[in-house]
Amino acid sequence: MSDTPIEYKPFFDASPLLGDAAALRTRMDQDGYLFLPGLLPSAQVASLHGEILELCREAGWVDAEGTPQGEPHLEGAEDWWEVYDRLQKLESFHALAHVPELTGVVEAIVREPVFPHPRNIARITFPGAAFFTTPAHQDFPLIRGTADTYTAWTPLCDCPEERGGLGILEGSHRVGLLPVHAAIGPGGTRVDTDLPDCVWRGQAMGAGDVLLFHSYTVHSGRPNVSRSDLRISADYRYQSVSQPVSPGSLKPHYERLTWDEITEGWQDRSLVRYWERLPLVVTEAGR
Ligand SMILES: O=C(O)CCC(=O)C(=O)O
Repeated sequence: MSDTPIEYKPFFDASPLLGDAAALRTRMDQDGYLFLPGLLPSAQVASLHGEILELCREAGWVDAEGTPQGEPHLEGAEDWWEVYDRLQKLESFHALAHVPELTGVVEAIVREPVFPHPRNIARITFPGAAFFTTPAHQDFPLIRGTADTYTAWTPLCDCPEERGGLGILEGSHRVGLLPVHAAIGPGGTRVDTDLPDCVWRGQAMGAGDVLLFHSYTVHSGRPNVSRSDLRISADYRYQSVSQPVSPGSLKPHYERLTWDEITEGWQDRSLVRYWERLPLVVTEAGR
């Protein structure tokens, strides 16, 4: 692993291509990602962000202004679940994965009805914990099923440069599957990123901006080096209904709760176990 700081070039803004399915596909094929600023409904994003901050407040992680208190809390540590289990139960967190603004873009890419995976992931990234930043990785080994799976990464708060965000290694989806090494940080794996003809991209992002990328595209968290700002983000994943899905993608993130526990009391019943009503091909195998 090189210790040279990464120089990030800005993303290509693909929003002028919205509505032109062929152009979106061409750009995804070429770069391995699409950057779509402002794609998600801003009121929905702000409300979800507020709900998650409130959970953090109730656990004493942040004060009334949302400023972190005490030591950083790290994903997977014993004290993590007090907030994360409650977060997983938020209907609004899962509902955001289904907004047509986002599923419509994926449908343009896969040219078929879209299946949003139910295993939705949130990250709460504290300042002062740069060592625990999500390492560079490809999502496919963590997802399986079909390689034609796409992750939408979205910050739920504004992310100026110092709050970090996501870096994308443009063109890396063409290199194929890379050897995986154990690493510290969410996901717990990393790949070597010294790849020919690939360019790191990353920049400040706004709440509800979307980075949509292929399951082979190498990406990594960027350290939150702000003085006192949490970064809260979501990872939602999509594929076409007809392609194979791994059983793990149908389970809750971390599998600490059952779907019945997670969805208890949800208003929109169409979001509850919706995958059981779809003609999915569920298999451990899958390329
Ligand atoms: O938000 C982050 O730290 C990165 C998340 C990520 O890359 C992932 O979950 O695959």
